[in-house]
Amino acid sequence: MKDIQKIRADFPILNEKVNGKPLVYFDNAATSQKPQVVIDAIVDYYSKINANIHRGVHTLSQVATDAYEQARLKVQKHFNANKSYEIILTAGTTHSINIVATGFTDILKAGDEIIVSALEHHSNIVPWQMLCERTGAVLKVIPFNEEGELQMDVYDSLLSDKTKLVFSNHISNALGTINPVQEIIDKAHAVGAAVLIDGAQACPHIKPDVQAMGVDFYVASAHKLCGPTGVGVLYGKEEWLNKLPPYQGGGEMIETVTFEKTTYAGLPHKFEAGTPNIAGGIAFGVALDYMNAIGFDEIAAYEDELLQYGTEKLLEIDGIKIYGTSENKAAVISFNLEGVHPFDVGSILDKLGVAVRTGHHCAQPIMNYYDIPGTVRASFAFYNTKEEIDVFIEAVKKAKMMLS
Ligand code: C6P
Repeated sequence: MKDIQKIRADFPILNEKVNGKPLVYFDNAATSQKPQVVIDAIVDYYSKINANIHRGVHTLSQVATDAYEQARLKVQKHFNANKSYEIILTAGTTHSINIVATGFTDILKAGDEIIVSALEHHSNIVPWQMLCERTGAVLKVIPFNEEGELQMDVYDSLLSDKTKLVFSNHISNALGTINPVQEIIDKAHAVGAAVLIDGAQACPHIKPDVQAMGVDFYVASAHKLCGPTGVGVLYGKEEWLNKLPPYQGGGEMIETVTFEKTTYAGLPHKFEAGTPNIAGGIAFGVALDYMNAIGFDEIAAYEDELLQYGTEKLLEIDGIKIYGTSENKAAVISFNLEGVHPFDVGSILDKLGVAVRTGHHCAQPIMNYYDIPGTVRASFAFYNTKEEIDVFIEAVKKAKMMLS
């Protein structure tokens, strides 16, 4: 990565010490760190233009509204949505998925089928199960193989004219597999099913083009993309968003209200009831500007270098097993040390200043497949370095020495 030290200087937290050691932050798949420009955008909003949006005639309200709507335009441009109102600003990926899953309640009927991949985060399993309970629809699952790749031949056999919805993540949070989403979308469309792709883990590494993909819904969280928590995106094709009912009732999502009847606002406001995370939305726009200025091609190439380096070094340690070995992988290494509980490894790494996630990563079916309680997950971002990987490798060796 060009100017890596300059990039690192943009992230104040990277100068912090944890347990007396310089922080090595390898929990980027859980949430990314924030550059100073994003932190400043939040402070600036509250110190200079704090007002509610879409409501007041007063100047501050209009300035805040403009800033928020500018952020929506940045999101539209980033995802290449056709219309700005196809971008619904939500509280995050989970919220976005629930808007769609709840919206399908009156569209599905008993016996309809929903296909999900077995590589899903719980936020992509539970809302569909709840939808099936409400409607009598049936959930079908695309299995994966030992490498952590979806078995696309089984997907082919699951598709039929009963399939109404297909759901997959773009990149698996637990294994890092980059799924063949274009094939998933095209084959689902061939049987007339709608497709929702969860880009929560893909968006930090890849710039998605929703029009080129032809996807019906695409969702992501700002906090994994250098933006704040509590902000997310639901992209939906206009015709689908018009078909779905509102998810929540409240202020700003209405056109007229009487006690006899309420009519709803148009897109995107129909899905944006109540006061949103205004500062967060504005800061998300700034985060997208920041990442686009570095460039997603550059980010992906550099993270791949980190992935190859980290994988090679880790495999030099005896007794390491890596879960998720697809050729198509993002910069996530899920692993275990033979005979050692992942929590114990994670705790020792933490004492040495290395932040990783341990456990089932909100993807219990994946852990069940491998028959393990969980993994240690190191996930890299464009501001990480090979030197940090060296520190991490030494910490894993130390953990191995202490625990086995
Ligand atoms: N995964 C992880 O450590 P929210 O929490 O709504 O921003 O994102 C949920 C979510 C949905 N899909 C995928 C593929 C995800 O990875 C996540 C969040 C984090 O892996 C926190 S559990």
